[in-house]
Amino acid sequence: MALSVELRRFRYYLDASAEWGPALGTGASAPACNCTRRKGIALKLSRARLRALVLVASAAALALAISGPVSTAAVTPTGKTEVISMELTKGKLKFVGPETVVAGDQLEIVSDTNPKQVGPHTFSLVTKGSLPKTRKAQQSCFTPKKICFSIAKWHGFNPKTEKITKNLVKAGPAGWSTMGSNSKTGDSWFSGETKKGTHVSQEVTAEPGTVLHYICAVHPEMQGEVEVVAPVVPLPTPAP
Ligand SMILES: [Cu+2]
Repeated sequence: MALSVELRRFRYYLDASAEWGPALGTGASAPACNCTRRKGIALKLSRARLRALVLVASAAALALAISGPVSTAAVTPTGKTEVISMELTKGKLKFVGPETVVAGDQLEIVSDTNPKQVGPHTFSLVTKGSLPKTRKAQQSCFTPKKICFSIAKWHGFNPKTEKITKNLVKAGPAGWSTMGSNSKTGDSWFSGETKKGTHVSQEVTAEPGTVLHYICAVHPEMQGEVEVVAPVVPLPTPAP
């Protein structure tokens, strides 16, 4: 609104630039009519003014964008806990989880299979490009310089003892936030080798708009993704 009014004024100044020069003090002692020059100055001033207006307008929009979500995000996570479970269904191991999770909510990972039957799992955040897509790539995933092997190293895997020393790997900011790759550690959880039903829960701290990709380093065909979405903020009631 304000900007369009200013734009109208700006156009007015352009039209009226011949008279506008002296008012700004550029022409009081200038020759009687250096009209071309005066228009040029007025035009430059107007352009500068427009730029300033645009800057002010975008700064205002930015301030709104910053103050809006930030002030409300702290109070509006739904307080829900979303669950991603590791399941064995019709002979297939898979992750079962939601398509979206609200930033600031809890994301719980539950191992619903018996590790003595199918082995342990990991829930490991990795970049999309790190996911082994083909069957061949999945079969060679647990070899040096491949993502499943890298994930094992995040967990302190010792190839000699074949033991894991760290069950929960925290990378980047606290909470589920960081996708890893062969060259960067990501957030990851190892479900353990003794019993069914182990679980872990952390806050989702990745930015809204992020798609978190995950994989199980033990069964690389187990893959999934969840999109982090911003909390829904009720619109302020318009002033009467
Ligand atoms: Cu698995």
